[in-house]
Amino acid sequence: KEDDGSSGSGSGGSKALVLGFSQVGSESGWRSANTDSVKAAAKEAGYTLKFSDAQQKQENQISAIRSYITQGVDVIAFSPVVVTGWDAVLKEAKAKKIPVVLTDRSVETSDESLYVTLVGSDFTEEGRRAGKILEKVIAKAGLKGQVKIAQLEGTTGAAPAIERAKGFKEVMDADHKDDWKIVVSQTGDFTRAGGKQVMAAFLQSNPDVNVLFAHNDDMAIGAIQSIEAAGKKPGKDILIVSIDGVKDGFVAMSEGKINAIVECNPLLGPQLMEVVQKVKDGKPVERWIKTKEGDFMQDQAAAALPTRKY
Ligand code: GYE
Repeated sequence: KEDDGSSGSGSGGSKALVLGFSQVGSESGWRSANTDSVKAAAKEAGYTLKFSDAQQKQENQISAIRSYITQGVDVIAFSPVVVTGWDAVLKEAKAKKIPVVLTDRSVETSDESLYVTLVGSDFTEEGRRAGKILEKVIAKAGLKGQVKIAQLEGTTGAAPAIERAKGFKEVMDADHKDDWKIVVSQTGDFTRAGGKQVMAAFLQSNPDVNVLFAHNDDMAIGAIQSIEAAGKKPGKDILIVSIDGVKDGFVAMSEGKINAIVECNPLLGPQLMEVVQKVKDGKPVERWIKTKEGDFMQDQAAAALPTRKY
């Protein structure tokens, strides 16, 4: 029989842990896979999950977090849309002794005690990996002369957008000062529609672009539509590197339209639930729990496609 939580040991008996989770939105294939993973893992762990979708708006996340505080959930987890502007609401959680776990994306805060840990990827490293794999892509395609790069950035102010751009630039500054140049760079908000629209504008203003670095697969897929509409061949006239590794990205890669993908794993649910339990039980956890990921070139796409889990 379910008990009322009064009979257990130190960790509060067998009363289901209540987790409040504020998701970024549903902007990409990555995000849908992440949401499914979180919901499935919470169910598997037997937690009561209170879930909300912020539609990429910080004010929605802040009010969701406030409502979790009012409801007195055991643990709050959220994937912050942008990095700044969280201190006030996180202080409210702290005052009510509700621990906060960040997932997927990080925040900037002057008070490190405002969250317990981050479960997510190293986005700066993903940017570096994108730069390194672009070297291979260029060599393979035999592209000679000036590399003119268009960059489709993620959501402005979001950790993956800031850090992927930073890691990529590190590789450029270190090894490609003369031969690579980012000729145009703008946000496509991590969406297909955004990628499509911004790429169409890029092709107008900079028709000589020969490389696209997209901060996620969805924007690359949107951009491919505009490249084709302009009568160019994605993957040939314009070499494309993107990040995530969602199924549709792999499909585009197997069709020769994306040249390489840097994987970013969205299946964070099981790891997150484990951490949430530890945090609830007052056990120590690492400050940053990183996810493991790989890189894929076009010639690996067809073989990898059937085994992709998201
Ligand atoms: O790459 C993108 C999503 O925060 C890692 O957000 C995540 C990013 C992911 O919209 O597709």
